[in-house]
Amino acid sequence: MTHAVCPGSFDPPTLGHLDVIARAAGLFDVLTVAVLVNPAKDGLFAVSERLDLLRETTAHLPTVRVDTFGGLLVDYCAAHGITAIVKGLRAVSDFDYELQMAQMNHGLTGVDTLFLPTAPEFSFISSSLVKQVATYGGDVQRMLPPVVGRALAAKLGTPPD
Ligand code: COD
Repeated sequence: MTHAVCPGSFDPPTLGHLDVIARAAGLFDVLTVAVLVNPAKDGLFAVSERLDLLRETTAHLPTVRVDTFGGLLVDYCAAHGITAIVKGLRAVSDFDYELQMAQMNHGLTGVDTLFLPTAPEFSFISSSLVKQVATYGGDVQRMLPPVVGRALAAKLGTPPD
């Protein structure tokens, strides 16, 4: 059984994340979407809220599981029999850091990283920019699954559209 992980902060999940998750799910028997629990950094969304949003937005993908992890990603992979990490690449600027992480993770335990190029229509989307734009009243609804858009609007006290 092939088992891969899509790790991230997912604060909140965007259409870019969901596109990579859906495509990765087609490549492996099981795909775990793993949300980093970082005690040093509060997100806008609580980890439990991110898990709920990910479960809801991946409910149509039967081989996708949603979980949390803390500490090193490679330790989570080893503990769960995960042999591949899948990351989306938005631009060359992502590649520098992602390559470094991929090589570090491979050097630590031998786990490999696969990169999926983002769909062009999602290449400018990041959770942090979405939050920043929404905070100042910009319309980000077309960058998010509807349930996430509603949750973000509720969190910020802004109208959903
Ligand atoms: N299109 C396509 N892919 C996208 C898009 C988009 N619009 N937006 C994001 N992605 C992909 C990227 O591949 C990204 O890596 C992933 O989704 C998650 O994105 P974020 O922003 O939610 O999450 P990050 O980048 O904050 O996650 C970083 C990790 C949690 C993966 C990383 O810090 C980690 O592995 N931490 C654990 C500690 C560890 O092992 N450290 C050593 C690393 S060598």
